[in-house]
Amino acid sequence: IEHPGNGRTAYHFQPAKHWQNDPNGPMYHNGLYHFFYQYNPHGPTWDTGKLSWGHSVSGDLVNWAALDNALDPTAPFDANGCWSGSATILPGGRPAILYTGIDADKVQVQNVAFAKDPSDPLLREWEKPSCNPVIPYPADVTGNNFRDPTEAWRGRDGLWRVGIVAEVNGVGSLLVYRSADFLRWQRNAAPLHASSRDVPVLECPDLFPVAAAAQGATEGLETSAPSGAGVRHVLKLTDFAKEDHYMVGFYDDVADTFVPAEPERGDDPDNWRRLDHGHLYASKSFYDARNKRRILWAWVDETDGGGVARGWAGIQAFPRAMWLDADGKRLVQWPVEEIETLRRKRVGLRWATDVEAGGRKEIAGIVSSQADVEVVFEIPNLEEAETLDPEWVLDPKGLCAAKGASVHGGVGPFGLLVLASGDLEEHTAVFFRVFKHDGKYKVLMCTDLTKSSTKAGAHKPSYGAFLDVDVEKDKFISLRTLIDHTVVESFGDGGRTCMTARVYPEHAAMGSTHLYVFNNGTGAVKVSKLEAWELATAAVNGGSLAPVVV
Ligand code: DQQ
Repeated sequence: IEHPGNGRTAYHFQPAKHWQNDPNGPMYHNGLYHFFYQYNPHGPTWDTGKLSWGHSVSGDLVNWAALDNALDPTAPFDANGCWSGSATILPGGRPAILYTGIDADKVQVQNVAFAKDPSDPLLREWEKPSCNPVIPYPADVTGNNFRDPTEAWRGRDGLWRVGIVAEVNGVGSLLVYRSADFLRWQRNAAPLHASSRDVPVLECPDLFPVAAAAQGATEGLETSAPSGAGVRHVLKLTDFAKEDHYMVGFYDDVADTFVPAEPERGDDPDNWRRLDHGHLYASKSFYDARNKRRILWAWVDETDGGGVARGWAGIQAFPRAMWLDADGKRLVQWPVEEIETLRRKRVGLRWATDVEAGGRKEIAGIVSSQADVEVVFEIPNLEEAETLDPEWVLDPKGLCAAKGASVHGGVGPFGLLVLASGDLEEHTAVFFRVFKHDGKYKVLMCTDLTKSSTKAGAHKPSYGAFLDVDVEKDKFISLRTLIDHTVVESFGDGGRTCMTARVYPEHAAMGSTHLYVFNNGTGAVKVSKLEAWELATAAVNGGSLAPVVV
């Protein structure tokens, strides 16, 4: 394996150089996957350039070829930047992009662009009609917060709809506009969602249907699939500068209303379910008509401020298939299966093995700086579980910080140590810990970065979430972790709880890195399954192995 170097990842999406942020307009069209992204073609920071839409194509969501920018800030209606938006494939197969333009007066407006030649498999050229902006800045919107159009969907009346987040008189709202021709848009009187006043600014909305699943049904629905029995919708909102939250509910495709499946969580998206409990932002999904699945993209930015020195900043989470869990309330996310084409050397357990209290076992034999690890732990005995201090019930992240991987417990902490230096001075821990609470058990999942790097000033938080599992009934807890040099993406409980982290170990740049299972609980824990694959370096925009010139 050739080390990509310079902190770059081996199979996560990044341009060859410079800055990227939000995923924009992902789609599958005529046999190819298209991915666009917020891109500063002039440098490695967000604010030094007027943003463009970078553009890459792929046949497999793993290997990517970079094309010229799809959109650059060239017109009065986007002179100060082409901000986030989405792609919609119109009847007849012509793709359209709706995006936010920062106009010549720095006002946020919504623009449309059409693929110039829909028969060009690469969709290289995009034209912006002169009737732009198609949606000007509304009079009741405050704070210049009016942006990020969703993919459009068609109601049963044949009209297109698009959702746009806006601060309406100080209230973070999702406005819906309707159109018959994709050019003239009319706003619905009522927003589809209005947050409490504490949440004035929302970003990057996503509204999509999911099959109200029977256990194990993972098929996706196309974005315009009609509402009805067996269909739910997911409303995802990004809370400004914080994180992505979602609510499953019932969308009425005549009235454009959304009724949450969990009304008790209220209208503040901060209290909705989190898409990922680590560091991930501005996600966007699309329907993959080739494999009938919904796929999620999401921006994972740098946390060490090192972009300028490296000449690039920002990666995308590895694309995840996403579907509704059998409980009708949670989403399940799982790396798209194409990742398996990168699997090379495999190591695993022939039979279940115990990890004793205070023990650690190395998973040796693969290059573990770019790896895919699946492990299942079995808890033989819950008696030693610590009692959960009620102050932590609503603060799993705080609990993970207070009880890190090295703090010995009753049942757990047990899990993986990844990106570990030989002397263990550096390591990132992904682990579980079981507590007694209210006569039941609660399982905590943590990613503990406190030892992830010896570099001075590195950002080393702990991330945490409680799993929704019944360990008394089902004594198994599963974990899958994707390791890729400076990112650790973990999928707990079959992908019902996800946690993404950026880490900057110093030893990794110098060579080998180590991988372990560990147990700092009082009793033994059984590893009933473990498989770890070394992953090949994907061809990502031709830049993954090239030296980066700043
Ligand atoms: N990033 C874009 C905006 C969006 C924000 C600008 C979210 O359109 O609201 O780069 O990260």
